[in-house]
Amino acid sequence: MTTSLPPLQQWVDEVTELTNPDRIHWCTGSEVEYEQLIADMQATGTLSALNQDEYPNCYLHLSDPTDVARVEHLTYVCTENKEDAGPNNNWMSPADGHAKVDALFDGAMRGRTMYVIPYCMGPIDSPYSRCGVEITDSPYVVVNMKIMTRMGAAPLERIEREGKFIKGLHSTGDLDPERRFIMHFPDELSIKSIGSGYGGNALLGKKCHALRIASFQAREEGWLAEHMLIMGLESPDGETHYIACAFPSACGKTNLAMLIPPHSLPGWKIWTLGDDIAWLHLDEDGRLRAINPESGYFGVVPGTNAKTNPNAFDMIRHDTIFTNVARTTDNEPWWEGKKDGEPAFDWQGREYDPADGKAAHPNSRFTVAATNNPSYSKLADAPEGVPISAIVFGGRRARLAPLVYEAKDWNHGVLVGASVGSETTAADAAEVGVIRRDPMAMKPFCGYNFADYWTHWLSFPDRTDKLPRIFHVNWFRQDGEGNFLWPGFGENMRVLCWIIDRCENRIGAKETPVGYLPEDGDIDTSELDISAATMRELLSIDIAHWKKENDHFGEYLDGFGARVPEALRAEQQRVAEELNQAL
Ligand code: OXD
Ligand code: MN
Repeated sequence: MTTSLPPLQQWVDEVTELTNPDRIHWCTGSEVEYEQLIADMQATGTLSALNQDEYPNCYLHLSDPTDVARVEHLTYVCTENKEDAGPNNNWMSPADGHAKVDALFDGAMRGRTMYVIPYCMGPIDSPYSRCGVEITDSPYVVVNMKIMTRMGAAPLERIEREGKFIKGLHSTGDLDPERRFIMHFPDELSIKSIGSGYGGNALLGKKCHALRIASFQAREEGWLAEHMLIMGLESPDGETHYIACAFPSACGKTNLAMLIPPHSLPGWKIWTLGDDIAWLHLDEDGRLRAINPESGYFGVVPGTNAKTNPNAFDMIRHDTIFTNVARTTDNEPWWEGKKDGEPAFDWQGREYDPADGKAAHPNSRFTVAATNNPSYSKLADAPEGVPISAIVFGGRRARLAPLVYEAKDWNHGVLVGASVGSETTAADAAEVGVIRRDPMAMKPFCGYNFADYWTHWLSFPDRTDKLPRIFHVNWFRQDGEGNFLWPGFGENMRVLCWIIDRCENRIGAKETPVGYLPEDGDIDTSELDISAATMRELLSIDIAHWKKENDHFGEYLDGFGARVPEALRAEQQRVAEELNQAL
């Protein structure tokens, strides 16, 4: 196979010349191709079959132990002007960026097959979708892209028709962390990634295209590319509201996106559209509509069990690629928090010895088609997407943020989103309780200067008066002894019901300097073992603590200098004044 599109053919020829592969394979996206690649990888030891009776069509890949996560310090945005990348990104000039990685790509595919993967982010016939082509020397990337994107012949046909595509060049190189770079060239709509086979660094449709490059395009074209799950909440009388939620990585987006409502809320159903990325566009009526550009989940495995995420636990029982989990003696996948079985071999393939650390890598992953999810929403494939009633931000805050609150208006909501942060835990930092600022949960993913990004968010009320309401949730509030106050997981549905009631103007709220909070008793706690005092604590705000937080955020904004939009400063100062008055 080749292509009728000259610029694509020319680029493939240039890459062939540079990287020197032994063979070129244009991916069709067929099942036969997938099965052949799975068989080839088993033959070379890249993949091994798991227990096929218990886990049909499930396979295990073990990464190089130095290549198990995204590498933010090796991820660059290459723009002519450093200010355009902003303090939120590592920067290199495009000339330096190309020179640095092209030297590493030189001959990198010798002895290997080069795969050309045409893909479409979003429903194949949606005007909101965007296509790309990833060239890679990793068959593991190809099979993962088959699950995570619409890939192969149909996207190639769309690319040839439209003549437009994002160029993504990837090679695992020699997996040496010293020769690992993830480079983005937003002005050229291209990506070059070398030295890593890990999902976020290597499946270029995901973070590189659908967030970093897409966020840049979205600003130019007037839409938003966000690190958000999308879910539908169907009420007992059959009305469905869609919400989009942005939480930093590892704050439970996948669990929330497919939660099962508690028995005490009979008749409610959840429909999952996406667990990681949302592309949001204003439609002709001025409503914000969302599509999920992905078609699968690349989720964290540890902690997944029948209680925390029953839908995910079911969906990864078949047709799943596991990466860096442990195995039992029966060759079943095993991970910490599975609550079933014992590990026999760890994520490095060694006989399990607790002295070597965890059996499954804490960032071990499942790759699975969205259609495997029992709560899959067919509208995930709808070209027009779904209308969004609420945008929900969240972070991991032990003390500060209440269980839920609502922003006063869109501009205040932009401040709420921009101030998203999570406190570091003992597991990931020497200093516990430090705030890691993660505006809109996009710190690792915004492809341009955050100050310009906030300006873009603030431009939406000029274009429509039908914007969704904005909320903030915190599932992680703790008492003085460090115990979580809120049960989380399926019970989070109770908070989502309050959010829907607010969107429908069915319920009042308490006005405070930080936003609107639920009145006592307005969050349904029936059949939940939680005292009225605990609920009050969960919904309390400490004005002095908020004042410190607001000041801290003001200092953070200073780091972005004169580009910070005036309206965001004004919001921060307005809240500061209200807090001062309340003190
Ligand atoms: C992430 C992910 O790191 O989704 O955010 O993998
Ligand atoms: Mn993510």
